[in-house]
Amino acid sequence: VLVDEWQRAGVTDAVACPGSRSTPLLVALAECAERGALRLHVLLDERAAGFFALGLALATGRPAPVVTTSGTAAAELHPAVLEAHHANVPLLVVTADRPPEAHDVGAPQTVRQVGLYGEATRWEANPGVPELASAGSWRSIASRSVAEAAGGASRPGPVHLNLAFREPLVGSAEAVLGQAGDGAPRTVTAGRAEGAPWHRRRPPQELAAPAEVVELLAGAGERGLIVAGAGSGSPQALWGLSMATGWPVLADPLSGARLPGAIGAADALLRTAAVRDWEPELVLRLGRPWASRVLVEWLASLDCPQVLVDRWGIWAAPDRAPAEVVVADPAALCAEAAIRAEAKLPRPGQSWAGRWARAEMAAQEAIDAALAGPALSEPGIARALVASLPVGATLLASSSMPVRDVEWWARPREGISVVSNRGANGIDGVLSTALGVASASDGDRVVVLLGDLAFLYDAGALAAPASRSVDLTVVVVDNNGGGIFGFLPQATSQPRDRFERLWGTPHGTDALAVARGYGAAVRELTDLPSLRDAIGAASEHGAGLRVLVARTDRHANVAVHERLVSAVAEAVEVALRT
Ligand SMILES: Cc1ncc(C[n+]2csc(CCOP(=O)(O)OP(=O)(O)O)c2C)c(N)n1
Repeated sequence: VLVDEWQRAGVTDAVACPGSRSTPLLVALAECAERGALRLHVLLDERAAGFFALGLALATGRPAPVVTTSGTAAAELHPAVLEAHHANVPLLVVTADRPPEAHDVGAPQTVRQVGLYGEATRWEANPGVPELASAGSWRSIASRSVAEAAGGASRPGPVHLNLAFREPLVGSAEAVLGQAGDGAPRTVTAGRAEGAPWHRRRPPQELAAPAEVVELLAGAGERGLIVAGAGSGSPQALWGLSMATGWPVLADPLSGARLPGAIGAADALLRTAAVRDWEPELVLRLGRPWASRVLVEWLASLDCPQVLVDRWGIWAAPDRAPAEVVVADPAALCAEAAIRAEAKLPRPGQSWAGRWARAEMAAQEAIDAALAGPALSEPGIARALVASLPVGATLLASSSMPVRDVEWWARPREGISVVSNRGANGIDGVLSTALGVASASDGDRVVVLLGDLAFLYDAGALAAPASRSVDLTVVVVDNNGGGIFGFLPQATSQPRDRFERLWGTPHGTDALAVARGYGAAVRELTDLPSLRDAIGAASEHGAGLRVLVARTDRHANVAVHERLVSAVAEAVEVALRT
């Protein structure tokens, strides 16, 4: 009943981990998958399975139930639940449980699973052991579990179904339900006619933009600024507003709005005195904050109205600067403000936008020049990778330096989508998420860029049966430890040995050998052309799991960043003078 109702609710994929208590669910999922009615992905490790399901949801927008056995298996899902909660990704975690009589008496593999994920779930159901008396509620629970994960009363996120099963765990439904007589179970558990779902979720109509805010935006002058992060809504609407107002768009790659014309080098630009002093008269902030602390701090320092717009009313502004916090569909707000702004034409000249554009062009040229040549560097890898991805590709950028290097050094371009687990910024589950994204991307290329620690953390995901059939390119930036910590004050304030032991954490593990051990096709990248070549060649070599390892120097990396920042600053000073 559960699996049938999930399908009616639009579920196309499910994730399963081996275990005994979940047997009724595993059998139902397997039967469905064997009929070709569902894709079933089998993983060994529940932590990986949770992130894999998250990746499927990132790619499809739909929740994929992830089914585990009881005990610590259920706790392994917690990191993915937290990420899904903070990033508003639909996730349906289904933990098999022991029946009530097995609790608190030392029964094996029995832990308290009710409420396990605390306040991180949008909805949780504990319907108890399946019995005929409660059978009339099953379809509703199944249907609602998908609807709530997709954003029932509020926003998308995790839902927890904790399902207790009493033995026998195999057998016919009638036997499990007991002596119902007269085919009653079938009647009680029948679905709606013509495969309709039990519940149909009707999300609120488009959240209209408040008139005062539309007026505020439309009435502002030339020196407006649009800052777009992950979750900014439709790039077309955002760019429509930019066209109507002339306001520059500072776009994080995760916003989907970092198209040609966007200001991509904002982090480096705002490190230069000339740009830092510019004073916008209004800032429209859409989506989540960037990784760039420089941008966040600059926004905090501004003395102008800032409007934060979020579809779900999330106060995503660590600087607490926005005076206006607007719960609206960003696309609707941008579209309305664009119409109102156009009606007020003509606007003053475009010197503000022109200045930003000149600075951006100078920055991009300076970055090109500084990264010219074949040598591998972490910024160079991020820039070359983004530039060489084919149209339609998805790039998953790991937390730590990869997401920053892509945000800071990649040139704006069209045709790709960049995603990242930035809800809770973990470096766990990155490979698993990528495997999930890749499993749902029919034919389109998926590439994950991650550090060696993130790779080793989640390398076990590569042992999963689900990773055998996937088409995924993994680019490991192997700097033998945690490169990000070299940028933090502890790198210089702590004794060198202590810093290395606690933060640098060199491990000497051979990432290539690890990947090879899991059966991946491996290649060491020796220079930037070999990276471009490997990304290009991946399409020719057909489906499969490829792991490319680029060895870089963690200590030299800080200096590479400093050099790039100086190069941008010099070029921008010159460009703005002329
Ligand atoms: C699950 C989790 N544990 C620890 C951290 C803290 N942390 C942030 S970055 C980082 C180092 C990551 O190293 P690597 O993946 O090699 O990337 P690099 O810093 O070299 O770019 C760590 C341990 C985290 N974000 N998430």
